[in-house]
Amino acid sequence: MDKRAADRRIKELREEINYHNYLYYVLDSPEISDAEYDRLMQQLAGLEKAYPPLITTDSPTQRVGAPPLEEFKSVTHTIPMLSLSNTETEEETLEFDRRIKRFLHLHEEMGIEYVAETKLDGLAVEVVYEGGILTVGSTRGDGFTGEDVTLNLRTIKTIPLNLIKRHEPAPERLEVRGEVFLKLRDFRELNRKREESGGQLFANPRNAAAGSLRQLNPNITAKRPLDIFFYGTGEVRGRRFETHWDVLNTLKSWGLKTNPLNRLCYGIGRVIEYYKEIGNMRDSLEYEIDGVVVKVNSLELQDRLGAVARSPRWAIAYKFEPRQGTTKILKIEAHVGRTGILTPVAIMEPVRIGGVTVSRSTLHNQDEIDRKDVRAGDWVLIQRAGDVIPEVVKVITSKRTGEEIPYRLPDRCPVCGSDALKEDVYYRCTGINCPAQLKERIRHFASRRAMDIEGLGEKLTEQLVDKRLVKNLSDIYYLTKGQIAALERMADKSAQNIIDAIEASKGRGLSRVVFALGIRHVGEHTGKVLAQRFGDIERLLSAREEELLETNEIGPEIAQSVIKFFSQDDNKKEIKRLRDAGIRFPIIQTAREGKLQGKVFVLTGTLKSWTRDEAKERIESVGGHVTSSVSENTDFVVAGEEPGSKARKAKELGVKIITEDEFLKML
Ligand code: 5U1
Repeated sequence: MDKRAADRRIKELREEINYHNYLYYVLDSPEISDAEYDRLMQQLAGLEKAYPPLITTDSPTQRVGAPPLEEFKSVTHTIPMLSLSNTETEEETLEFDRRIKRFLHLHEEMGIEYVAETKLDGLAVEVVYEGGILTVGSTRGDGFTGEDVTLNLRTIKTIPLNLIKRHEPAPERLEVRGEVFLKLRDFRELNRKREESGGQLFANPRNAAAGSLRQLNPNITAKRPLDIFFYGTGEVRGRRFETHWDVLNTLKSWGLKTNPLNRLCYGIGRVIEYYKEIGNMRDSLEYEIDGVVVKVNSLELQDRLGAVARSPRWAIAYKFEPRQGTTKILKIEAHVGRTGILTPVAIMEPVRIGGVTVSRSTLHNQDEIDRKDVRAGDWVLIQRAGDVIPEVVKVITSKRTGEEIPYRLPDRCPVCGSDALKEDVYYRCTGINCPAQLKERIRHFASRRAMDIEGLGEKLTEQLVDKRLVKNLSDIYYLTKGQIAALERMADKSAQNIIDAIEASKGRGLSRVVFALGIRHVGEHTGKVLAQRFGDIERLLSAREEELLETNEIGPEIAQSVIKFFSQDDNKKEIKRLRDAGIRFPIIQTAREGKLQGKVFVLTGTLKSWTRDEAKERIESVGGHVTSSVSENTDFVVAGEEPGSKARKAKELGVKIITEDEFLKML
């Protein structure tokens, strides 16, 4: 290919890749497979390698690889980034509405049109596009001046380097604002890795996002799966807007990801309903939010309302209950996990935090205890984020009396008495028959996302292990009804239910078994990857390290752990006993090609036949996918019993609603 042809093809490829990024990240509705996407990227990289002068900074190949900076430069925002006043109660929010009407001389009965959005607990940034190309990105800083974090923001895949111009041309200049955040799952994974490598843990997703974005080395930021939702603009040249809703929709059409939970609300009553709906969803969202933001929709009214001090009169943050609280540590105990690691746990006076009673909190390891100087008897600040285990943020040293007792992890397992040896930052119990480890392994094996054995809970597990009826995981499948019925708090009927649940778990499929075995570094997702790649437990048992390493997403750490696990005779015996007991190892397909290929589903209400997770798994197995909220991109809303607001929303948007029976037929 000559240079002219290469130039043309490079431009085509960039546009195509940008468009597929938009479909994937903004619309959540990809049209090509990951492999096809990778092929486009490889083609582009190949051509750019052949013609280096054709490389431009807005090419999708140029997100990462910039050298570390010495320091951040400062950036002055053209229009200051304001902060929001808060309301905490319904009455305060109603007063916000009344205040607006008074200011605008409107009748108090009149309904104002608002836009309600989730308030993400992340880090506010501003990104500037000139002629549709990303030029500068900065943190909010003090609202007037922030830090130039352009190179770091460029590594975030959901921030386009080039705006999409299919729907309308890019404006001459666009300053767009949003919140950078880390999903809870990614936050936990990041902390898990830091814990493993002995690094300091981040206290919450917000700190992790801020720490990741304020890195002088953009290659570190690139490794953190940061995400963003855009929510407003600074200066815009070359495009006028009438309403904030118009702003949000236009940002989306330019490829700037907005939150699908945003809503147009007519009147403050709808805003309060929205606040309650989002409050109910708060614990099941993938990211941490701390309230909802309410904004007057009309930009003309926003102008008339203006700002007081540094907060606009036309917007507020209607906050949720805080997720921090203070309490006293009664004692610190060592808890033995399924891999034998001794984890110090603070047992505290129960305290309500964000609607949940908290009485235990992990202290992670001895280094963390020493770093925070946590002692038994201390008053501490506790915080919980989403469904993440509560954390001790810090000790309130001003409340110390001198009676507090420093803590050291024991050098013997508190359960079986075996030596506990130090490995990196951990102490690990060396007892191969340690009942505490076995109990934790059973808990994991039977958990909902693994073999999902209903009824095999903590109390029953205790008895099964203490009475030596279960000495290995596979023993679960050899239990008799008589043995279970003879245990405390068990009767004929409950014993039969347990036996039925154990029987039902035999058909859960290879990926769940692989996850349930508790192989180090093999989580739920890796279980699926391994099951897809090897298809059968025998193939996985005999997999060589090279084969594992050739598998997408499997690195040396996982490969070695899998090899080590399956090379142990005890584990080989376990697999044989599981098979002999009737465990079936079919792969539950998670194919990309299927009869519901590319179709987007939302589930609402209670399904009779399946749990939400099972329904999701089935949909994905035939190529569809499931999202949590209804939008124009949703193909079907499956309405179970007592469908919620999602069905209402589907009606409003004209999205097809199907019954559970219709859904079953479809599958
Ligand atoms: N979703 C959202 N978050 N947030 C934060 N919108 C939004 N708007 C903000 C802020 C500080 O400020 C403007 C209303 C000025």
